[in-house]
Amino acid sequence: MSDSKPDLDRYPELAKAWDRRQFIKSAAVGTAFMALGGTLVRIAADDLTKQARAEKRPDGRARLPPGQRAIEALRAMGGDEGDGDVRTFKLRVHGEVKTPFELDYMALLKLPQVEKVADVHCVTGWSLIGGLWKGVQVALLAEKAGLKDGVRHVIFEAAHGYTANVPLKEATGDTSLITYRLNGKPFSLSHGAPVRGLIPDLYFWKSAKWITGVRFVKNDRPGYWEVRGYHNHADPWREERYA
Ligand SMILES: Nc1nc2c(c(=O)[nH]1)N[C@H]1C(S)=C(S)[C@@H](COP(=O)(O)O)O[C@H]1N2
Ligand SMILES: [Mo]
Repeated sequence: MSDSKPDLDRYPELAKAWDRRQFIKSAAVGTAFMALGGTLVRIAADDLTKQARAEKRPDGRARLPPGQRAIEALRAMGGDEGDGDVRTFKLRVHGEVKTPFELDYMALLKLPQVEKVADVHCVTGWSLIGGLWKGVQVALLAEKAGLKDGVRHVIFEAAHGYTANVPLKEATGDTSLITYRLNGKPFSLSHGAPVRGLIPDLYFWKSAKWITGVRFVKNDRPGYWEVRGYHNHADPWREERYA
């Protein structure tokens, strides 16, 4: 590891990360270290992969799913971008619900907020370990809307017709969020600005960037990638990559 200590006055969020035992638990480590120099980042990524392979999640599963490698920061994976503007942002919460509603950005911020440490796993083989994601739980939206009997799936809708289908149970899990901050920073346009979905325990294509809607449905509807050969469920620990 590089011995050039980061300026902890300027980057106080790195103080914990500098303690190597805290490395993997620190949300700020990946992107922040990247800003401090290339060498440290490369070593850190190998380190993160080793450590994540050795760790267990609270649910007993390995922290790093099979066939995955930890990287130091989210990689932009493309997609048909929305306008990225908080002023035009609208989230429709609809479908088989008693009280459909729409949130603009301010209304989203007025709901109870959570911050969750969560790992994400891209089907192409990279994982971002220990990100700190801020936003609103999908479960809270479900509760506010009031689900009708028989709702079993959630369709995350995004700009230009992108969709991702997720079983209700996983969509309303503790770390399933409508999120607008990673490690304290807003998303760039390529990562889904201003707001994206986050379903960390399924492959990352289930986390819709440029999100526009959350639709609760009774019957499953395979989404954008699911109709293009990717697995309908997408559990990284079962390597549900392709159909
Ligand atoms: N709206 C939308 N969301 C999307 C996608 C997309 O093409 N459009 N791609 C998915 C895929 S395949 C991945 S791996 C992640 C990538 O997110 P990132 O670019 O922030 O890493 O976003 C997912 N969300
Ligand atoms: Mo992807």
